[in-house]
Amino acid sequence: MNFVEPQNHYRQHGYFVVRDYFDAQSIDRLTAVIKRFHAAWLEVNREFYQRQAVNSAYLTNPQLLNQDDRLSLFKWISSDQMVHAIEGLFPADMAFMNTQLFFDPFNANQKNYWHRDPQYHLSLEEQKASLRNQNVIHCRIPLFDEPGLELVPGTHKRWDSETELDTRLARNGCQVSDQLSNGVEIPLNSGDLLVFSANMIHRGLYGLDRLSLDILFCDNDPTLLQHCDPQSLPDSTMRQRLQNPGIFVKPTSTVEL
Ligand SMILES: O=C(O)CCC(=O)C(=O)O
Repeated sequence: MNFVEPQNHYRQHGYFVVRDYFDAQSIDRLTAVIKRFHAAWLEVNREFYQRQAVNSAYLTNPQLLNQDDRLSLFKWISSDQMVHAIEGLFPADMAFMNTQLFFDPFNANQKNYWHRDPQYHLSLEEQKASLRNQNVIHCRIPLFDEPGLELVPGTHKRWDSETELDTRLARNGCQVSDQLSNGVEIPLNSGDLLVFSANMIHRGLYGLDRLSLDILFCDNDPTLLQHCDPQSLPDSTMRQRLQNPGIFVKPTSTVEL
């Protein structure tokens, strides 16, 4: 598939969708692995899940999945099909950053929340700067049909309006779940791929007992890779079985893989 048009859409709006990008058999195989992870995660995180969780992370770490399942995930993450879809969006080398699994909240009344991903570890000034010089990209793979995400197009490149900032920071009488008039809902089906910028203003849409794997990629930049857990990377034996092992870059402070 040629990604020139989708990637141009991303550059302008901050996201693109490819419908039916993955075949049903591959999704079924992936779903089996993810369900094993999710069941194991729920065992150890039941209280957190019942309190507020809408996602887990670090699926490729060795704690909850066996080596065969980890290898399946590494193959998926570093496949030509995945890498080809997004590598043109990075000015230089891309790297694997993390995985997250999104599901519905235990409490059906729990509301979703507008945010930019970096707002939880960067100041407002740093967030502004990150719009210019940091690329973190989510690849969302819904395992089942789901309501998807709501995105504010263009916010990967521009700063918030007053209303947007008040909303995602829940200030001046606004709530993080308030409607934003310029949000665009992107419903997703199993087999689709949604690529979107972590920098843009977005929120999840809950429902349909969703289970969605997000693979995060970033610039090969030590500042961003400090968020990559070295345990989430494949070892040298596994790397030999991957199509693009070079995307797994160890954070600079860790030992040789
Ligand atoms: O799906 C969700 O609940 C939120 C998704 C999200 O915030 C993200 O992928 O960064």
